[in-house]
Amino acid sequence: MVGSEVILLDFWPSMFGMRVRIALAEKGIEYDYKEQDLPDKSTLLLEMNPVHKKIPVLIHKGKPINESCIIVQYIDETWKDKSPLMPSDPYTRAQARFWADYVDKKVYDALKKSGTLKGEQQEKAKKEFIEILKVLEGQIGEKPYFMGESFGYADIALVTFYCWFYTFETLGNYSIEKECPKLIAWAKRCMQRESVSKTLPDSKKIYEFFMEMRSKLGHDHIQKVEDFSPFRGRGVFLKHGRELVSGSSGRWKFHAALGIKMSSMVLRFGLGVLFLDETCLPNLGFI
Ligand SMILES: N[C@@H](CCC(=O)N[C@@H](CS)C(=O)NCC(=O)O)C(=O)O
Repeated sequence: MVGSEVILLDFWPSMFGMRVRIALAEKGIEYDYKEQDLPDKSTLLLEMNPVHKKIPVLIHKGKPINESCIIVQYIDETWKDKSPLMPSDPYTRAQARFWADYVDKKVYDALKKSGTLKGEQQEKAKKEFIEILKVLEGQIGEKPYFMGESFGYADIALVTFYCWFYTFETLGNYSIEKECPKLIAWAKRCMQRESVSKTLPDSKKIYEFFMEMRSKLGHDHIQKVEDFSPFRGRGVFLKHGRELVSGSSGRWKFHAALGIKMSSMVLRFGLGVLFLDETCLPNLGFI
């Protein structure tokens, strides 16, 4: 590959991409930032991450590294001389990996549900999210950072969600700071680092982005499918942006409709029952 030695394929509001940007900033690495259009993926992105087709991708000397936490570890191992991000002791390193993995498995879904579900489901989701945050808050305890005195890998894994809190707190009408003041104090401490404050976009900008994306995806229909029971209506329709792409009443016809570029949708068919993954909800409705 011709050009810069370090290239980052990214998308500005991505909490996963931000992890990589923070790690690169901590190390003082110059790189070529290439913003990606996710609904219309570039050939470069598809070539560099053929398995998941997702950002972030770090391209170092022409070779791609995928998955944000793996990229952060790669950065730390490759540029060793400045700002170590992983603890040097193997046990503490394992602990840092454990907490980053916990964040990866728990935080994204729970945060999103706390703002996007409705009624009782939302109350339950908010409670579940706060419980997850309390576990993380307990791990930080009285220490300045996750693993002690130094900012590092586990902090990077979590702190990028901080700029998304406002969006889901606003939608879910709740306050994370009220429930987890020490966690927010930790996030504010992280924000005092230039690597973090210069990377995280303004929370209000994230909110505007999310609301715009939601309206483009026809999220208003989420109300209609909330009490979804399979095949109750005359059929289902699939929306792409503001367009009605396909109407259908038979499951196989509907399955065919999914052939249209809808990479994040998951649809499973069982014995005559249609199971909808929640990621489908913004794009589905009844006719
Ligand atoms: N586990 C991945 C998650 C990356 C991810 O979900 N990226 C999203 C943007 S935030 C993406 O590229 N989505 C495109 C798609 O799903 O088609 C990581 O940590 O890097």
